[in-house]
Order: sequence, then C-alpha cells, then structure tokens
Amino acid sequence: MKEPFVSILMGSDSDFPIMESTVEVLEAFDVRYELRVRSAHRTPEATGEYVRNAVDRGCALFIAAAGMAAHLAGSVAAMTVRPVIGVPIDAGPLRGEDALLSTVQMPGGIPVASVAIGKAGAKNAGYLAVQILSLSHPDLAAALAAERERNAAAILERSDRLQEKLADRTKS
Ligand code: RP5
Repeated sequence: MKEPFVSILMGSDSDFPIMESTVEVLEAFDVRYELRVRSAHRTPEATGEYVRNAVDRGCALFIAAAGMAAHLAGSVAAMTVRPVIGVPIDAGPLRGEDALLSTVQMPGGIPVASVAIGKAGAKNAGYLAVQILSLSHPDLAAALAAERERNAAAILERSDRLQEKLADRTKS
C-alpha cells in the first residue's frame, strides 16, 4: 500500500514564510508531505498535471495557499475528490481579505475548507490535515489529544504564575 502524504501547494515561493507554519506542524506529527509552487493562473497546466499525479501516488489531501485573487484551492478542488484545505495569504493591498473571499466562497458541490488569513490559518491547515488523517491513524489522534493536554496545562500554569505576580504586587 502507498504511504499517504499531504500535498502543500503555494501560488508563489513568496508564500513560504507563512506556509512554513504548516510544514512545522506536519513535521511535529511526523506526517509525510511534499511542497510545490503551482499557480492557478501562472501555471494552470502544470497544476493540473501535478494534482492528478499526486492523487495517483497516494496524496490523501491537499493544502493550497495563495494570495490576491486566490483561485488555487478552488481549482485544485475542481480536479479531485480528495479534501482541499485553503489558506488565504495576505499578499496585497487588501491584506488577505481578497484571498479569503476567493478561497472560501466556493459554489456548492466543490468544497474548500478555508482557514484564517495568514500564519494562524497556515498553522491550523497543518492541524486540520493531521486531524483528517487521524480518522484512519489512531496514533495521530492520540498525539493530537496529548498535545492539547500539554497546551492546556501550559496555559493554566502561565495563569498561576501571573496570579502569583499580581499577588506579590499587592503585598509590596
Ligand atoms: C499569488 O499571488 C501568490 O500565491 C502570492 O500570494 C501572490 C503574489 O505572488 P508573487 O508576485 O509574490 O509571486 O498568486
């Protein structure tokens, strides 16, 4: 059986500083991925060829990031029934709102799961990908749950420290 992988597509290499957050999440969970620059507008033929080939090679889902008139995620979704997560990138004078609407406003029947604009969205695209894979990989589900517990404990600990600091202030 082919080992499933996640494909990350970016409309430009200038999107990488944001999409590095997706890569970091996938690497933290040991999820196999490949990353390519492919554009809906600038390389339409190469994008189609890549998507079809990736599916044949075992791609489980796509993450597509683009800025401005961001049609990459939608055009990938048009070519496959694999899940597609779209990441709107802040790359122009409209600060990503153009990309958000272009990514999220898909016509019925061809869904794109759009995340938030920018780094938080890129990070969540990684987590969402791991969550989708975890449906058939219980080890990933356990790793996700363990990470959430660690994060919750760290937040409560930071709250306790802040509380102590404030208590010290009122004493002095
Ligand atoms: C989009 O246009 C890309 O995804 C990028 O966010 C934006 C600008 O691309 P470059 O001009 O930096 O290559 O297609």
